Amino acid sequence: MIISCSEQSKKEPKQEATISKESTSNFPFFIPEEKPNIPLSVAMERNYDKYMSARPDHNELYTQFKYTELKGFDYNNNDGTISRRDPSKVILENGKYYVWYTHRDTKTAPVGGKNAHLSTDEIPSADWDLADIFYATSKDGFTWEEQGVAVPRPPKPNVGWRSVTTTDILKWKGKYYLYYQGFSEASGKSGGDNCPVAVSYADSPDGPWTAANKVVIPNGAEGEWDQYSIHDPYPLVHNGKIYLYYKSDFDRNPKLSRMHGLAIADNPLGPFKKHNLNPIMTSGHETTLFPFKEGVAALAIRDGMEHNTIQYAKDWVNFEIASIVELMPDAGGPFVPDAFTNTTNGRGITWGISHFTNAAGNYKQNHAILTRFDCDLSLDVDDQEMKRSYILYSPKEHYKHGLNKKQKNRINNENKKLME
Ligand code: AAL
Repeated sequence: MIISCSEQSKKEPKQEATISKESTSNFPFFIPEEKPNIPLSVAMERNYDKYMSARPDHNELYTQFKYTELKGFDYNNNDGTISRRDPSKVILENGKYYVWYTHRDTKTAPVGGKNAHLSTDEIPSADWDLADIFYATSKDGFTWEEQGVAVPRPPKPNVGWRSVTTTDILKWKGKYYLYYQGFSEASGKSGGDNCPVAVSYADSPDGPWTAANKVVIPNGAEGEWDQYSIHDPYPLVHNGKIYLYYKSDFDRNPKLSRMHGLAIADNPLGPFKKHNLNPIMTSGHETTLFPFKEGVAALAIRDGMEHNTIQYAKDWVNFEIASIVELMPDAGGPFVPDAFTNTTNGRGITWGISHFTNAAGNYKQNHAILTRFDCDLSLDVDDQEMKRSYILYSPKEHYKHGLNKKQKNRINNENKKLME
């Protein structure tokens, strides 16, 4: 019977593992914080070399995520006509929290990107089609008051006339900048979720916002990984510059791959120079990052070889896996107090706003809702309740993800063959 290290320590007094020359070279009962000078397996070498601690509960970049339903947002009985999604980072100004997000309020639910040919000026293709950027404020991060539109769709032919979505905030030299995806056609119309990034600016988080009406992060050249989509723009300040991370959908061979890139600028309105090592992260979907110690940490959520990991780049470019986690926030917009302070000692995060897509669980009412996530990825918090190593999913939750008809047929055929 395995006794977890905490139960063990309750029973027996803590004793430091001491390795003396004459003592055995077998691995000790208590995991030494420092790598012991004995022959180690590749896995044990990795346990010491790759992670910030030899134990997940001591790993500052390991956490569980906890979710809380928000108050203050109405979704029209979840009929699919109102959607709120892809929230920005949360900022604290004038004694209240601010968050910006994609807001759709349409006559019908979306017909789906694949049916973009059925979309009209009033019928959306994707859940983020025919959208504007709205914002809300809160005193506690749980109850929010929607303030209304921040960045409306600009008149044709300006970039974003079809939809402005998936925004994020930058505060630079006392002014505010919102970067967002600017669609000039219904998402899916030319086979993809294709758009560049545009920007608007203001002297106050309450606006008024002025659209620069220009592309600030352009699509890549033909044949390049980011030629069609520049998604989820996410600016942070580092080295006195703007480090803007973004995602692109590509490959489609046959499935889409999602990877992340970086573009750097001295001025919020550009020019941005894309990093020559792009893609700099091979996994994840929406972008969620925060300064951590001298580097930057990133949430690599659902897609790619290294999905469901938290990654860390000491140099803000070259990411390594820092932990493996679960139930990660989709499109997480964290509260990052040192996002724009040009810090060299990032303190980490403890909460943010994210979204649940297809919130009604039926694409005929397709829409997304905003939610709150809490975690302990902070150097200033030690919440061991957030450092547990697994979530017990019920049998019902497992059977919800059961075999489909095709899989059952394959198994039946295999059984028949085996039993012949
Ligand atoms: C999101 C983001 C972008 C995509 C779409 C809406 O999850 O990656 O914003 O365009 O999906």
